[in-house]
Amino acid sequence: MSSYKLKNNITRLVGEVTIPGDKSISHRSVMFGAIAHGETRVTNFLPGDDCLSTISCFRKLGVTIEENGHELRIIGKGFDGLVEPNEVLDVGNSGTTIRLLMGILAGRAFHTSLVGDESIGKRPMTRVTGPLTAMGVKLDGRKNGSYTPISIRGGQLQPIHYELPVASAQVKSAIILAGLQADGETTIIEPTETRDHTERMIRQFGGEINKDNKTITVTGRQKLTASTIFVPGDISSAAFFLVAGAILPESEIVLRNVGLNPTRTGIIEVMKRMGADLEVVQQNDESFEPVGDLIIKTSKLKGTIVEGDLIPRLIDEIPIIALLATQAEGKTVIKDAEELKVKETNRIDTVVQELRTLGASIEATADGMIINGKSNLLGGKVSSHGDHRIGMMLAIAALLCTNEVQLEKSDAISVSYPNFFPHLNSLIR
Ligand code: SPQ
Repeated sequence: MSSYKLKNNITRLVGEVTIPGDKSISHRSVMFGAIAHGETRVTNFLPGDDCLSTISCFRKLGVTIEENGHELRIIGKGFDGLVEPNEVLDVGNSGTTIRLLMGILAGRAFHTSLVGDESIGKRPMTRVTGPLTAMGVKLDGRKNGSYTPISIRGGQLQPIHYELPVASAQVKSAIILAGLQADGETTIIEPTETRDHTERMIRQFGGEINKDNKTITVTGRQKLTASTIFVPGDISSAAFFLVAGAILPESEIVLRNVGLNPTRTGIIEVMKRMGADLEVVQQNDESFEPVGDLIIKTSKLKGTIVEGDLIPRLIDEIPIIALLATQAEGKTVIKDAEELKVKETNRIDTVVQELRTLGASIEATADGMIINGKSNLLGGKVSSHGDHRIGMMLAIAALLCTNEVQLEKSDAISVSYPNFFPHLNSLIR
């Protein structure tokens, strides 16, 4: 278990960071490269632990993947090129890997066992195993197929008409990936729009998928063709520096190469509403995913309400938004965010517990949290609880703390941002 003394009492942050590749898009680039026909090249891939788990699973499914840091060469032989693995597939800490993989394996007529770490063992899988079972897949797992280890024997799939009970890009994507292999047209209705990287990837690999408001339709037995993918920087990683630049005095940070897919930019909207001095520059919409640079300066912030359709557009940024709210004047309410309870940790509980330890005024509610600002953060011993986003949020919080801050389980950060500390340290003045 790693323990790290965080930098505290920092006066200002100045400089530039090129944000590493998006985790969601990096996973999907490996998956689509594997199920397409031909040689896919990926640049600016994120070599974080989660995406490396995805590579390892696909290698065990018989796919040739050459990895050279941020560059990949994937030799895809179509869905039919995947072979029964001799070993159990270990997804590590990655919910995206296991849920999307189930959708791909749904149409494969062989057996696979899927396991993950302790956190994955607590995350609900029925949301995926349920609709896949309705499509004709044989799935099982602990507690009636709800938890890992999961075993799956795929085969012939019937299309499905499915209304998602929760707004989840992972569930939507798993059904789309199964739908791509079914006989006929699959329809999915989302309660609220979620990140659409899977839909964009399908088009980038020459496939077809239709979207009409919240209804998505995909026809089965499509042949996908290899592509060239440049992965934009991860706005969920950029979020830590956006908040750091806003809350530290006399700061100015330029963030380069940030993915600006509108299904992910809720953090920008909320920060602007709270009064952040945040500018989007050099936006480029030409690629399959929009990218741009962001400039954040020290800001005078006020509290706000974060709720409703906005939640899926910033779900992974809520821990860092909670920290931002501790430095805003007045009350911030975050609601409609029950999904936080089933992430790498129960992020309502871990955010509230750890920010309280540092001296913030924050309380948990049934579906979110209430934060009263502005608080002076002091310091203490905190833990990531094995959750990368909690670890990075605490590292940014520590910058403001007057006393020492010791972070337990700091190694979780490498799940999505292996270079987080060097990037943060380069900004400290
Ligand atoms: O992959 P994992 O572990 O689920 O990662 C998280 C994260 O914080 O990095 C969530 F814990 O991001 C999910 C995100 O919350 C990644 C994702 C995707 O790539 O499709 C979708 C979201 O999850 P969900 O359950 O809302 O679909």
